[in-house]
Amino acid sequence: SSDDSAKGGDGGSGDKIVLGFSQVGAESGWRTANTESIKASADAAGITLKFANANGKQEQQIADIRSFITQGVDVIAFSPVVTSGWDAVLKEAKDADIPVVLTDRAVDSQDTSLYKSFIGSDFKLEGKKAGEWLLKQYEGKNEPVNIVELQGTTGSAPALDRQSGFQEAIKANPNLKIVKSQTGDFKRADGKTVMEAFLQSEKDIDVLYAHNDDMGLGAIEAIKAAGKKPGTDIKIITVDAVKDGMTALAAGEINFIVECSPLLGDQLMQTVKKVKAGESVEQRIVTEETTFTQEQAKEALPTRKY
Ligand code: GYE
Repeated sequence: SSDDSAKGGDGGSGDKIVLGFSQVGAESGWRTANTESIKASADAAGITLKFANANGKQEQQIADIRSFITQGVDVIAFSPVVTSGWDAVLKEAKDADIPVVLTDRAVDSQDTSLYKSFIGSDFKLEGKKAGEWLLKQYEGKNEPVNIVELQGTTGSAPALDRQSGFQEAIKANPNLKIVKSQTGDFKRADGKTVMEAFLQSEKDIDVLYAHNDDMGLGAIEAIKAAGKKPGTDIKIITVDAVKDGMTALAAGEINFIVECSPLLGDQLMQTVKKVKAGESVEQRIVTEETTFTQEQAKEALPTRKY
């Protein structure tokens, strides 16, 4: 829901900065928390937010960004659904003298002058942390380990990097093998249906690595329906650490979660203010994150904000 009272640019909205934000969609618990963070932080910072939701469609995101350019907002920020295909619209923003800040996900544009800063997680490191935890579980053992992988949205930075970081880490033990890998689009329902298919085609699944909590939670339903015990018969590793994921981890149905913080709002608003004031900002701002075991989830849950 955008704030239509704001005119944007120099068009009479007083001193308030007008920020156009193009969100990926509403695919996961992480995304919901991210949207809430951005809205609350804009409010607290006195920034007028024009918020657009692209429902997972790049064409829609490009249209939303073009509309922000036409409206003459002060700054544009967005979380790109996939990495490629942004050069043209980013050039249009640059030509219109509207600075762009990337949040959450990266673009693969070679020309880094097309945006001022990229605020978000190191997804490759997240994948590496997931893989390293798994390596430890099988340290000194000499058994084959069959892993199935639920990937995030095809072509998105977190799916690409969480896959490669994980793969690189597990290489250290040749017994660890990814036997099936398919996208579940970061959605709970897709995680369930893809896991159902995995369970039908693979007799012997030891581990599920899901690129986010929601797909893992969907897969848990499929595992239970197949008469197996999630977290015991099949070890489960996910990424995000949103409330529902942490609850399942504390209950023993997930084994390990790599945290990915959706609370990017405050850093974004600070960066927007600096950019508008013509101050220099860091090209890359990396979010600080941790990991959770089942015991750590039990401790963290009562005070978890999202
Ligand atoms: O992990 C997933 C969401 O881009 C980091 O997108 C984000 C990812 C997050 O749908 O749950």
